[in-house]
Amino acid sequence: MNIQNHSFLNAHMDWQRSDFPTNFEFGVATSAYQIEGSQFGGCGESHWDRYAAKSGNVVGNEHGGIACDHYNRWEEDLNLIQQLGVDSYRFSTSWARIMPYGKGQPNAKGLAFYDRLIDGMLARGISPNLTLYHWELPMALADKGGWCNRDTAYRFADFSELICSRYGDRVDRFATINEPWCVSWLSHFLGLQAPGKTSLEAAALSMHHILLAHGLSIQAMRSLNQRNLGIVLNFEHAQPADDSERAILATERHDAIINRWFLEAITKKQYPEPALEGLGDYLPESYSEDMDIIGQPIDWLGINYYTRQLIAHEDGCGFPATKTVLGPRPKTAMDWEIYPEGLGQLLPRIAEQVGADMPLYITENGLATNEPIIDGRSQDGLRLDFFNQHLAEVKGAIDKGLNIQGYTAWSLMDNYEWSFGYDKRFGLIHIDFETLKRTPKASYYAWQKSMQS
Ligand code: IFM
Repeated sequence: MNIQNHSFLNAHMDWQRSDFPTNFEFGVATSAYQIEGSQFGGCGESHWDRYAAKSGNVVGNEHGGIACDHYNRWEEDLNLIQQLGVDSYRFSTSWARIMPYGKGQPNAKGLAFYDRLIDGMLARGISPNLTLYHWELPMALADKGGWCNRDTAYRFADFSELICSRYGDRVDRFATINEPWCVSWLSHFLGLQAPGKTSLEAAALSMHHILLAHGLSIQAMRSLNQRNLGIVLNFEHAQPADDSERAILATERHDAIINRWFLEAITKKQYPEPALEGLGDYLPESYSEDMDIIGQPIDWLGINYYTRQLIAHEDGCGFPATKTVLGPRPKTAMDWEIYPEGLGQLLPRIAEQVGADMPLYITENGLATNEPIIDGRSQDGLRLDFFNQHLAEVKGAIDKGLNIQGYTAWSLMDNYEWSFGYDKRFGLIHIDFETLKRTPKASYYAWQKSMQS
């Protein structure tokens, strides 16, 4: 995979490593269920396996049973990361692989897999950046109510303790949860991800319990003297779709649910009023007693950014009475509007909330495209433009003095895009899901060049 062998590719980024501060960290990300293959290595059933098995939940009824077969091909994948030249790899541990029933006796094969993976990163000079929970809840816990059940938060703390004691000496940064808004609101109110619930009560309970799980996990890892603990939140740039008072209020509610709920719970130990208006009645009665646990100090904050949303008032439905309206800009294959300035506008707002000293990392940013492989090559110009535009915003924010310490591209390779199946390709590396052949795209080579200069 030597870059000289690919001089046919003129693709390049508008930036290079040396444009960023000396210790700025560049990385790539994936998650367990999306790449590993849940049918290998004694992995237990997760609520994603069960959700995907129900016809109609996922495009093409596709599932993560094999995914990218990373469980077996991890060495090839780590070699590709090493040759890419980035500093870190953000991956996640599958709870169901390690604890097939969500608690109790761990699966030795699962533990050994992550030993190999982490040691493999270290041997290649790649910094391991571990996310404990990226969405695949063991089915045994889902059967008992999943994130609507308070007990799941305590089981997650036990899982965190196990992972931290086993791998903590070799992992550089731990995140507790990836995108708690997706775990709760998207999956329990909008019903678009496992477990596919559509209830305000389920949303409120899961929005609180996922944060409790985060706080208990931080406590458990702190008690083991682990350093560099944080969480990864997803943000959208939300703007009213028109000038009406109703659209402005709808945007406030939307923004409170996605951009403020999790951040303010962690930083201010409170939930935002515009969201409490609709959710407060469904929270556990003594929820405020949990806020000290939820507001445990963290060492860094991860920010995932993909798009902006234009928000309008939706008549005839209950809280939050919002609907999204497609903006005018070009869209990705997910139909997400490409809006890099949204990241530039969110960053100072987040920094103000968490305080100037808090290290911020862009933990996910990227896009799905449908560009084909022709003659073994993929000229994915859209991806290059997307990275260029978003990294320009990150650079601008750093130049203004914000404490942004890293940028991680989503994703290392095409993978299982949840309810969208394998059709939405976010990777720097193309995967042929028939043969599982890996083919680096033009963006991979462009990143490689930028990492060398
Ligand atoms: O693929 C997902 C990832 O699992 C979480 N963040 C958003 C990505 C793109 O949808």
